[in-house]
Amino acid sequence: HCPHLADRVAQNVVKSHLETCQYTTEELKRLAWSLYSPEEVRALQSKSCEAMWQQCSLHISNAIQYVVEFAKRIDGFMELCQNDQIILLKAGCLEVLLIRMIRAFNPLNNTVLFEGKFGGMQMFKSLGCDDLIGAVFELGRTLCRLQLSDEELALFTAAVLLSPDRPWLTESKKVQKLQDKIYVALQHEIQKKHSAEDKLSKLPLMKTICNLHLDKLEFFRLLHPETAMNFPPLYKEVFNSELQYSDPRES
Ligand code: 4D8
Repeated sequence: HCPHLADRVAQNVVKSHLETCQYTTEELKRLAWSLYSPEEVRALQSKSCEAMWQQCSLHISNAIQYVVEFAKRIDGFMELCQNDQIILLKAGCLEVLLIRMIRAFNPLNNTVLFEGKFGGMQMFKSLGCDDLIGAVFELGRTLCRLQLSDEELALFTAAVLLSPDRPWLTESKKVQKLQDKIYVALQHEIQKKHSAEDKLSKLPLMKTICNLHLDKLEFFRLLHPETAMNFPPLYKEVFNSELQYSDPRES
């Protein structure tokens, strides 16, 4: 492979990542010092299940918009047919979001950034999804141990997004070619410390989390249909259980 091509691919993907990652590394470093007090955590815990779901779905929805913007800026993505763009985003955005989470995750005290301050998993207790939250925090710890640089994170999330094995893709060969280029660039980027396989072996855990989230959502929808109806349009769009080819990029 030509090293210049790998460099160009890496440059584009890293730039797209940095332009769409919500918080700069400096901002996150500064925020790492602000922790929720026990009283504030208790206040979050005493929220109703419905209110907390509403709040979290809003944040997820907001973060997904940045992932969509990231995808759009990756060379080649917008040249895929619209059907495939939508399929890749619907299938991959939560995985990408969970990988991006590690930038806002502190493995030293097991806390995550939520509305401007860091807090532990007990802050999400009122969601009633302890198993899901436990899995998400475990993923956070596991991925943080890899100490991915922003460059590696950018290429890793691009590779996840451009997965040629998503069901119903019409031009998976084209997606495969894009992903191959990104893998080559990722291999260039990854220095001696870890192998690419090491980093990519965390994908099955991510699939488990995404499915768990869908299960929880389905269950929640049965219990509180009115609240679920009022979830943000983008959230509903992406996680709708019915296969429905509307365009999440428009929301
Ligand atoms: O940059 O947008 O500010 C998590 C949500 C992150 C879920 C968000 C969340 C993020 C998943 C709230 C609830 C990851 C950042 C903040 C909000 C991703 C859990 C924690 C973004 C990175 C950290 C910091 C609950 C932001 C997993 C599952 C959701 C349900 C609706 C049940």
